[in-house]
Amino acid sequence: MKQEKILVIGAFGQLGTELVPALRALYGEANVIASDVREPSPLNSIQGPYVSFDVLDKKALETVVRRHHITQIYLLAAMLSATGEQFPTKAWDLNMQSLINVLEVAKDQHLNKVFWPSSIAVFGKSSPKKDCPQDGPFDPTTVYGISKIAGEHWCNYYFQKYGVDVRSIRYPGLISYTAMPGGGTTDYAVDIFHQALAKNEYTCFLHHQTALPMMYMPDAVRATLELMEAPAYLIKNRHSYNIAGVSFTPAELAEAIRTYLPDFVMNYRPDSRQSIADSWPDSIDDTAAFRDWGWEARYGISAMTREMLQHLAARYPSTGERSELLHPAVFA
Ligand code: VAH
Repeated sequence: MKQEKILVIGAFGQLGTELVPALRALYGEANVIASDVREPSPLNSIQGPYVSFDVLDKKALETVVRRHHITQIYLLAAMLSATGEQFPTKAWDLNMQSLINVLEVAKDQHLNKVFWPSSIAVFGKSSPKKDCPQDGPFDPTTVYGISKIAGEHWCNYYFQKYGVDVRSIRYPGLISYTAMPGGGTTDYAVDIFHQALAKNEYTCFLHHQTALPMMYMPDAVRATLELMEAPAYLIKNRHSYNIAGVSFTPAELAEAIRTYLPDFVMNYRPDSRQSIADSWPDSIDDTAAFRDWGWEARYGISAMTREMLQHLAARYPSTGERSELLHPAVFA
């Protein structure tokens, strides 16, 4: 166990829900403070040390860091792509001011490390669709993507000018069974599992052939910890690292689900999120992350689909009768 005190801001989000337990396994529960602007509730329950505050309130952030003797901050709070297009100025304010507050406090209070998530949303129509390279070009078409590429430059600025050890990953669309979909364009790939188990049918808001870079959450959590645990001299990129998990289309995901639910029906009704998805690459080149700190994905679409259905089947007991492959006993 390392004697660090870690503050995770945005602990109730999709990534935070799984990163907090993983960090507590590494550093000890008492040394990882979960925080969110929301108070704990039956929907957002979390064990262990928790503090509720608004990261946009810099004084409150300074107080929390001092009171808990924080040495590292993971800033996960953000408004995602689809929701951000409904509230563009709020998305910019949240995604940017939270980062600048954290970087300022990290500088002033000499924190050891900061983690901040970027996204493949920094790429746009001029970026190569296949194996999109680490160094762009970057022409994001969403406020979310604009805030993420701006944030990457802020991270590099605070590293170069003040020596703040801030590290970042450009996540693909993250898929997990612990948190419900949260306003992302890639969140069809989360909701589909719930709908398939509950109703054996799902209407997808993207075209059936829309390939997107995705990642199963255990890979994303491991990438985050591997990046943050790597010796500083290995981190050559202080903007953000591309990482790749698995790329697939909605039609391919539906087919993978039919391995377990043969009668699963998939409908397609593209909406405004289609134009966001069309601006993103199909797949990502992550050779820089492999070269610098040894990143390699482990989950493909089959293993991810099996685990997602395995963990969610118990929430939808009727599924057991529909598919003997999904009967709880099969996964017991
Ligand atoms: C979104 N899940 O859809 C996020 C992600 C690559 C997309 O950053 O907005």
